[in-house]
Amino acid sequence: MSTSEQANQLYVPSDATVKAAHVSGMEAYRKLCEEAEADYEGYWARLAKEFVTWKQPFTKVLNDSNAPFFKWFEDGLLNVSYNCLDRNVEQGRGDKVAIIFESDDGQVTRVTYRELLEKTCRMANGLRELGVKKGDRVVIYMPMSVEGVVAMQACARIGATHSVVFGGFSAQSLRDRIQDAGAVLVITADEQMRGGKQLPLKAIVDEALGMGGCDTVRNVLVYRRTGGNIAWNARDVWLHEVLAKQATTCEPEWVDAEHPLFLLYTSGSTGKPKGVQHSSGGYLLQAALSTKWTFDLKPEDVFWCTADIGWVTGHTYIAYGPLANGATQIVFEGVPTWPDAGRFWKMIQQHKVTIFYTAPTAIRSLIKAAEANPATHPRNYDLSSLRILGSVGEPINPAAWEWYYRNVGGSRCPIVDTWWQTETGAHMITPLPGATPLVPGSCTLPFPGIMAAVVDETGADVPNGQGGVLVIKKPWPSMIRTIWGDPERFKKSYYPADFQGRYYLAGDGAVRDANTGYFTITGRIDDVLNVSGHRMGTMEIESALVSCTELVAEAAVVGRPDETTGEAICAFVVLKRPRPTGEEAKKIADELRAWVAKEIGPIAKPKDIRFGDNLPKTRSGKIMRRLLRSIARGEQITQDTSTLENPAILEQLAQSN
Ligand code: 6R9
Repeated sequence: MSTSEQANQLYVPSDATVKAAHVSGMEAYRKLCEEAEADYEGYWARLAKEFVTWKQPFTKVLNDSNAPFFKWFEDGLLNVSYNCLDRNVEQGRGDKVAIIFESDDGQVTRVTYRELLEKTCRMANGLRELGVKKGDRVVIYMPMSVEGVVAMQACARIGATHSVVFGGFSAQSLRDRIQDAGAVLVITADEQMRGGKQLPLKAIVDEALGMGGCDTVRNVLVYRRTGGNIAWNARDVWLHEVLAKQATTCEPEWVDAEHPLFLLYTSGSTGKPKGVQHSSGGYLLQAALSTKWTFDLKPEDVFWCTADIGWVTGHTYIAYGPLANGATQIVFEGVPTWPDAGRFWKMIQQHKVTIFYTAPTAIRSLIKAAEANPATHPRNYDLSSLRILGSVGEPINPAAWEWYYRNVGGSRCPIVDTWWQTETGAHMITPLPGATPLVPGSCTLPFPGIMAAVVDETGADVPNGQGGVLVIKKPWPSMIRTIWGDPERFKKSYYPADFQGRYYLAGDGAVRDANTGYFTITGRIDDVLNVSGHRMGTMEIESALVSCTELVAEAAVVGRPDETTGEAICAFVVLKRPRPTGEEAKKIADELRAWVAKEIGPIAKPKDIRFGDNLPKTRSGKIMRRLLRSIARGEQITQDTSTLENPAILEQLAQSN
């Protein structure tokens, strides 16, 4: 979108919204930014005292003596689960509903703060009985459930570091994560329910552990969700049997602020996923703070973040942020399109949801569904309870933004387009609903205290209106601390020598509007794809394809734009047999998709698979991915192909769709 178009499309918050907001008006926003500019550590220290209850107060704020391994509030002692649960009960919110759980088949369960605390204590005691200690890693491979959130909180309570693995990942991916984390325990369920179907979980854990290399795992703790048939091993323990014996109180383990609360694996530009390590104190501060300010959260709100707890959004904006604020939130087991694509709207109506936070890919698929079946259009539902809408995970295109604004928000609710990452722990660039005028497609301005900037390859600021790479100039409390077991990779990936190690490199490109200074994210600058808001490394998918050694000789993976999923995965494959065509090509493509689903998970299945006798390569043998990108998009190749060894291959690949 051009600058002038952007400037013409400002959506200004209503006077009433501004007046009632925690951050009330642009003046208040600027004041906070100025406070942070003037005294960076003082600003964060003030908020850390306001938002976190410390067992022992911190005296140091930021320690940058071993940059980029920054420490925040390092001599402070706290417990994250105490802050999310006990504190609410002590402050008189024991009978307030913490979680409204809706199952796949529409059954609703309400859990109060007191009950959630008791459940967490019982689970924490159970973990201790199984020998789990402070600093141990626990892998959680669970469906969306109260028990999933309780498992995370219970780990936090005893100082164990959790690593949640999304229930859609394959046995191979699960095994790699268990092994890398050195987990002592895996918490799972017999099965999960999605869209009316029973899908295995425990069987996948069995398969993962059966692959070997997970000797650290002593037990598998199994939550009975469906009662489906599962195999039983000596190491397996039923969750309900362990819980039956446990007390409903449990003394929290007080940990220092830097104690690792969780690892969360995410894709980078090389094959191996990285275990992003987060802290306790700094993370909790920004989880709590951003939930309150970005969503302008009030005690009477009903908050709903539709993410899965397997992603960072489900960590910060389900498991921690809303609970740290004593909010009432929805936890949803199912999928947006079942029993029909009106499910989200029906749930908003039924539970009187006031704040709704979802991903552009979900919106785009629901737009399509509403066009195909008008009965699922949001206009058929009473969505008048909604106050604030949010978007996360990928750029939201202006057309989807407008639809969301009009049809879901009734042209009354601000949309907070929140840019952030697994590594940042919390929102970094986002509108604040009672302050920031909105522009469709722009995540607008940095959260107060976040020093975001657009720079060139040398680290110099680029003028507004010109594209560059997105960096964060100062460390912030909820930032990644390291990559588990690989500090060198942490340094190389995020604090590269190009910027003399000074700035955090986000891996996204961005441009700031010439008039407003608003940020627009232009997409990843590395080999990471964003498909339906899920991050995937092209190298990861390539490794999965070539590991099918019977069939595949070589593979290259690129992204191309897709109307619904944002980006789609396109694989170019050279087989060990003659290039297939027609029905045979289709059959092999399906086999390869199934293979990738098995190696990584169904979310990594390539949409397009094209077969060639070879791939376009330079004379030195490097695959020319930029040419493959053009072919995947169906573009004419206008780039320079003079370094190409085998130009004829371009024609063949272009025809092979
Ligand atoms: C929270 C989350 C991070 C990557 C990030 C960027 C993309 C996320 C965005 C956005 C444009 C937004 N991204 N939010 N792009 N506008 N509002 O999604 O974390 O899974 O680690 O992905 O997602 O490319 O670098 P994660």
